Amino acid sequence: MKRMIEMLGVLVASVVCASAGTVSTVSSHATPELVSEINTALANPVMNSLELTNALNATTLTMMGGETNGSTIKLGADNGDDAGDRASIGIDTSDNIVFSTDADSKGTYATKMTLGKTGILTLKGGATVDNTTSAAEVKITEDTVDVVGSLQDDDVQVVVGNHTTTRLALDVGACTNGQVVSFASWFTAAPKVFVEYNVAETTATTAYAASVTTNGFTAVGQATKGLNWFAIGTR
Ligand SMILES: [Ca+2]
Repeated sequence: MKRMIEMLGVLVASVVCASAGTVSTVSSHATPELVSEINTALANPVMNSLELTNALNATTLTMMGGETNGSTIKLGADNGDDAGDRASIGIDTSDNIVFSTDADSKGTYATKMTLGKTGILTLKGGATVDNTTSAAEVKITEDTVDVVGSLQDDDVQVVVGNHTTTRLALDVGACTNGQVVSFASWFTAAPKVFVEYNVAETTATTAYAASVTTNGFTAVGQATKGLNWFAIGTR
């Protein structure tokens, strides 16, 4: 028996030596401490919450995939037992951030949205939203962009066309009789300007735009009635 105990001791010692390396420590208090050997997996821990708190400094949770590998955070809801209960956020080996769900097939994560490393957003069907070329312009790339509702803004301008150099620009606004209206420098030639009263007109006095240039026009109508205008021309 003594010999067996001695042999067992040697065996345990050799296992410890074989796995020994730099020791990392995870601790929330001075004691007790959770001590883990590097490369040791903590499999299936059961916990209700995991919180990183530091009253003095910022906190960081880091996941770093190895060479030619990504990192993924998986999320689940509603017991994870139906298609769509699971989602994931990850970074792939091309350094893009990928948002996936298993809505199409239970347990199979499929990409729903990708945020490229340069900031271009690609949606499930392939449409892209790009604000990286110009800080003043966002490009939505898709065969058809269907807006449900209305595009509305006090300074709305719509540019239509796919010609490489000439596109039609639309500018709108409100004005009054005699007002000198300025466009927002959107026209390369004097546009066509249409003016109408914004209330019912009974005196048949025509409202129109005078002195139209690439930069603006002078509104003509009745002094007491407001006017609406829109202009269309080449950009
Ligand atoms: Ca469920």
